[in-house]
Amino acid sequence: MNDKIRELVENCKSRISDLSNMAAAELQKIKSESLGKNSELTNLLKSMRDIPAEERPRFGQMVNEARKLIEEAFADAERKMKEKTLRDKLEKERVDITLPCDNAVQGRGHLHPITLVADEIMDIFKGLGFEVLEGPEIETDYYCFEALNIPKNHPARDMQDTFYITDNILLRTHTSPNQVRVMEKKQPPIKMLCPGKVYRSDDDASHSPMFHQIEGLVVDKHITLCDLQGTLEAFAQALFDEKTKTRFRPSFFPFTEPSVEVDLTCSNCGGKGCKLCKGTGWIEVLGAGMVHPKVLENCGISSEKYTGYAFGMGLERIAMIKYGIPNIKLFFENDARFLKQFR
Ligand code: 2U9
Repeated sequence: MNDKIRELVENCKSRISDLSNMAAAELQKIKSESLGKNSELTNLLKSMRDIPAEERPRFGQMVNEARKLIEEAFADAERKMKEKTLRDKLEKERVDITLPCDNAVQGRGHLHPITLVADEIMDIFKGLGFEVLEGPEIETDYYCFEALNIPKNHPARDMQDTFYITDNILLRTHTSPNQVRVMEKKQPPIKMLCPGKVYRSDDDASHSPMFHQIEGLVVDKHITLCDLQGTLEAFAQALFDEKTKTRFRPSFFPFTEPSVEVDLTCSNCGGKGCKLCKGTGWIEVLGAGMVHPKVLENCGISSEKYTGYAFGMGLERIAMIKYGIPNIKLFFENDARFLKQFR
């Protein structure tokens, strides 16, 4: 390589030897000045025609070697610049994850009151040997109504109560369709709890179009109404206090026979009578009954061999009683002043 070409290479290298204060755009500008159309290197190539023919191959080889060295120097500089940019960015955006967060400003998260009540109820029933099984919220007419002995034209299927998606598909109005699905797959003994969201076209201070239920189902040989009463009394005493009494009143549900409404002694006044229980000393908390033989048969379970009980409760209602909450809307408005009271 002759001196001129060597000097050209050295000059390029020295222009990009210190990258500490150089921007990426400046590096690109130097690159185009060193290798581009108007660079000294390109001019050298153009000057080949003035060189004697026998020296041209050697000269061309030297210029190409010089171009290779300069290209390598720029590739190296570009790599170093990329690394430096990343290092600078990481340094500038560094976050100290060991700093304590300001709880007074941010507030620590906690469970929603409905989740707290659901967990408490499930823990009580798990202690009594129930397993928790969940099911779909979008259901068919058959699982939500037909299988549960609620024929077409029954008032419970009224358009006002149910959100229909098509004639046949709907948002479940209770969690019972899941119990039907379980019974179809499994023969007794069954001892299950089904928690979840349910939907009804209903909206006032104590009703919401979406609310939460927990239903229970026990099917086995020799299950009686006494088993239901004992289980619900144990549940009520665990959820409120051991002095809580239960009272069964006759009622009607298409899927249970006999059917009962279950009152508990008022958790506020202990049964003496107060504003919460409207002076009666009792509060209605659950619905229940013995599973209708037709429902067992619909699910492939012999009603000759087996009997069962079932119960259902609305979680918002239980939480409203337990915590003295006056309006169901408070559960769904996400007002932090309400929610933080359950921390
Ligand atoms: C099957 C058979 C029977 C579940 C039952 C009730 C009574 C009941 C209400 C309480 C308040 C619904 O949320 S609420 O409005 N539920 O009164 N539920 S018996 O009976 C079943 C379930 C599944 C296969």
